[in-house]
Amino acid sequence: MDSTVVINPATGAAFQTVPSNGPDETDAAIERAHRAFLSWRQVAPGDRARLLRRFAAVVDAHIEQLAGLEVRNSGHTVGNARWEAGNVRDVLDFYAGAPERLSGRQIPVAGGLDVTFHEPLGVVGIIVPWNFPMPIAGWGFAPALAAGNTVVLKPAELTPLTAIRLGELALEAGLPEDVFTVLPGKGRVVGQRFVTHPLVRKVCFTGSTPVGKSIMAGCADQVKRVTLELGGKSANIVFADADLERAAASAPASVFDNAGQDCCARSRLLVQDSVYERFLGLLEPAVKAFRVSDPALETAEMGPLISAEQRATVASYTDGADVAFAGSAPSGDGWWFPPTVLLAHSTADPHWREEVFGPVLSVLPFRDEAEAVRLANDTEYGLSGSIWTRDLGRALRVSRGVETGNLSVNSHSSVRYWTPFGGMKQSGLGRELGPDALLSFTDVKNVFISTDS
Ligand code: TXE
Repeated sequence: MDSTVVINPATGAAFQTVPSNGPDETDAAIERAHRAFLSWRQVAPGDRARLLRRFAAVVDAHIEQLAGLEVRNSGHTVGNARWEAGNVRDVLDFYAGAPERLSGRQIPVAGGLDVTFHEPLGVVGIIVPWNFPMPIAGWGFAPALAAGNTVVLKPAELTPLTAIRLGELALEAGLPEDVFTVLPGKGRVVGQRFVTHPLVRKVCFTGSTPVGKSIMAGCADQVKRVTLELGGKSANIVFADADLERAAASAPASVFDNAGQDCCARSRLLVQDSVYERFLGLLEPAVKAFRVSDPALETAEMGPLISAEQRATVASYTDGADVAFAGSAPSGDGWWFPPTVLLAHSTADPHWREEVFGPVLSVLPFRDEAEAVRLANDTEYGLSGSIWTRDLGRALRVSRGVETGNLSVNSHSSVRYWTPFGGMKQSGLGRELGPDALLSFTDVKNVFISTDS
């Protein structure tokens, strides 16, 4: 079997080798998951719930271990990595309540009884990217398992370690063999087989928009269910009446968290022209104070980028651009890049239009509410965003006007596991988390029982 070398992005040093599964291993895993599905779907709801709660408890007992692995494998700060492992626990706990509540409806009909069932789909293939290896895995496998499906999950080639560990912890928690399988390998091999194998009934993909489009096209052949969570270019809109100090203090984390490798990153900052200079004056010290360091340090706010390739891509956007100011980053080994703020001179500037997926913030002034909404919507993406204002009416008008799946007012939060998360336009299809995600792992079956004698 082929293998992949895992690299620590903070040092550039290789530290582990992981097997890379081929097409035969993938087919065998899918077939085992299908056989496991036939029993898993019959497990009593209360027993399925108990197993998921036990899985959550085992994850909870391994938060430090999982976080340590993520710091080394992905360069996430230790604080973020702990939150990410805790998020997997919380998502499992949340969906552990589902098996006993996933009830259908009874619909009045003449001549009998009509009932609906939320039937599990079968084997679900989950394809995970490298930017948030643990949460994105959990947002897929927890609701899929709760609804009675079995899961084969492919982690990203660069960041397989925490997913592999979660697969081991599922077995430790007592989940039956082959109910949840983690299968490291290449996207074009393992991931592609999820798309073409007829026993995989749904594909959940998080990653780049072009690959997402090809997966959706491939799934069409078998009318396979698909959830897509793709790129973003979210706007952070600051109105003149906002609490500017609070907005400026929040802006760096809203784009530089996870070194900007976040589909929800507020990478376009729109500031009302009457407070533009004042706001940049408040932003500059906050950006320069953002602590970029060894991600294992408790004080770290940002670590390195994931790879040399990603660093080169990010640099291609800042080279020759108008840099307003930048923070600092360690020099030497590792894929470091400083938090950087760029002035956009036109909405055609590549750093304004394209997903940079690095610690780069583009800034543009706007005149009034209508222009803010128009500029925010002038993108193929629609995932997240923030609005800063003290005017409740404006907050609601702009929230309804901006075409994006998630918005926060006077906050940069994007994800709560009990509320729906996902994109409009080319940022995705379907919703993760909350009750919406649970139903997306089921099909409705309607049964009519005649009462004729
Ligand atoms: O993504 P890919 P990459 C964006 C971000 C980033 C860019 C490239 O802009 O710079 O995408 O990242 C698997 N069939 N996002 O190259 O290639 C692959 O193995 C099936 C935004 O890492 O889309 C990995 O597991 N699977 C995004 C996953 O898809 C395939 C997060 C993502 O890889 C496949 C990540 C194929 N043909 C990147 N090709 C977000 N929404 O947060 C690849 N894969």
